[in-house]
Amino acid sequence: MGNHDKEILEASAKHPIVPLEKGKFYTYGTAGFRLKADLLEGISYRVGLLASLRSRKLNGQAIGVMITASHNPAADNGVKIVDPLGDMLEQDWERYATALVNAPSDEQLVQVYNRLATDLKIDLKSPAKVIYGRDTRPSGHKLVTALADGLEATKAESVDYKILTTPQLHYLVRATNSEGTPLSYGKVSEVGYYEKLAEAFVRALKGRKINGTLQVDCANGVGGPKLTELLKYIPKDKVNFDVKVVNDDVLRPEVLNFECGADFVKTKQRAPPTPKPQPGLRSCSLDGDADRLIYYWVDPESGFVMLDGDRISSLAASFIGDLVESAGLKDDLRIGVVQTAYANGASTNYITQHLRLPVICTPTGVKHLHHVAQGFDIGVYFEANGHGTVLFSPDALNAFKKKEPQSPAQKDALDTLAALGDLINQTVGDAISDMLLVEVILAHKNWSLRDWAMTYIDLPNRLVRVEVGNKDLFQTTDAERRLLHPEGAQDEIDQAVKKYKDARAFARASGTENACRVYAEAATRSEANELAERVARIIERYGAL
Ligand code: NG1
Ligand code: ZN
Repeated sequence: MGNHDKEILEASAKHPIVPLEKGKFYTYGTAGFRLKADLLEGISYRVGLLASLRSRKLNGQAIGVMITASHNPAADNGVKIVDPLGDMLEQDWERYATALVNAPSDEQLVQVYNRLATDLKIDLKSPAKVIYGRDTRPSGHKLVTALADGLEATKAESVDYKILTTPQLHYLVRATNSEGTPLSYGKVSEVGYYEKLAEAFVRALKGRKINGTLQVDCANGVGGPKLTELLKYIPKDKVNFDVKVVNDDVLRPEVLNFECGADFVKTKQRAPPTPKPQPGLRSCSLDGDADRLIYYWVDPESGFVMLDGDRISSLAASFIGDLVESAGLKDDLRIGVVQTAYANGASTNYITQHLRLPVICTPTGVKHLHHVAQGFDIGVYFEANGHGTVLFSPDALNAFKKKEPQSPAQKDALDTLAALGDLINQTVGDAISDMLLVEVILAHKNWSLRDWAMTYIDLPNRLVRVEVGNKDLFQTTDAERRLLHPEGAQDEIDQAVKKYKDARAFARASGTENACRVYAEAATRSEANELAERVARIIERYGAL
């Protein structure tokens, strides 16, 4: 008998797992467990058990649980665990999460729980702390109740932060664990998050002027009310930040992520139809949980122009690279950029050849990018879909604060870098923080979106989703850029790519859906489309075998 057997059994009866077809399992993927919300109640309960174990394993440090399905439709939801520094759950533990969630009966659930505690040498009597939040989906209520029951059954102390953006929860986890230490990340409250960002924004701008209005499409998700709240903390007498918040209706679930938001803009490559796009207006979109950001405008001459994660990445790398040089720290700090195979080839060329910074390509999923970015003093990482951030090492942050400036220009650069260290969310990609960063950079450079878009020309590209019988047949290597299996498929892709100029294509199994994704880019739009279709047919054929 373990310490919590009776409580776990009793509460588990209230939150049963929905059995899947024989041979199918729930898996903790790149976004945690993400499914139709009516499958998630039992899962959320069991994630509570796991979060308690994880906190106990880490000496009672606070673990986070976020309930969101990000850019997915309102009927979906998801449950994701956040580690003590605010980063994603350690990879080994994804297996334990999967084991707990797939235990076929309540009794077996207790067994798996106790076995994990024994195998991982966890003292079930030691303290545990779990903090959690959810986005605006109506199903969040029920999932939070189930989660809280899991925490109560395992006697974990818990804090319900109610409705938050995903990055706010990550902030709170790190703030909780660093409270009262020299590495304190900020006040442990939602207000603390707003105060930190607003103060750093003013400091980073250093009196520079922001030009014109910024329209922010909030995907009718949690970002809407949270952005409105943040704006109250930016002092009007110091900063002229004219923001028009749109698509911020969180009361009608059916409009969440519907024909708006960062995912819509990125995948459809057009502006949301509502509100009617206003030519020339500087605009950006957040996704449903406010961790992705895409900028764009509708040009009276050339039509829709998008500035995606690759653009934000190269803009940030260029600005921070220049500041580091002006601060006289070029030889002390290593700056690098981390991308995935979905990064536009033109951005990779721009960063390596024009900015002369190293680029590393990792598999899809921010946990991979985050990890590699930590290897630099300044690691800039973004997925093309707009999810990313910039990480500063302790050495870098120290240098910004401690280095004696030799000139007023050097002091200015050091002050701005120190402000960016506070402005940029160090735990995870944060659309609101990234948006403030972009605004700061544009203000410093006195750039319009058009100036930003002029830095390089994107290669036309196309992303296609392909239904296959079993996506797990498709195994990749080289940061997902080449297929190892099924045998022969990669050769056929190579042959197809050879037919086009400046072309590149790859296929991989999605980590969040049962499908493969094909990406192609080429010198012209029609060639990129044609190549994507060809490769999609190859994948369809191999997927059907
Ligand atoms: P999958 O389904 O593995 O392609 C998608 C996104 C990822 C990441 C995850 C998590 C693309 C092509 N893929 O992953 O970048 O954001 O969802 O949300 O955008
Ligand atoms: Zn998201």
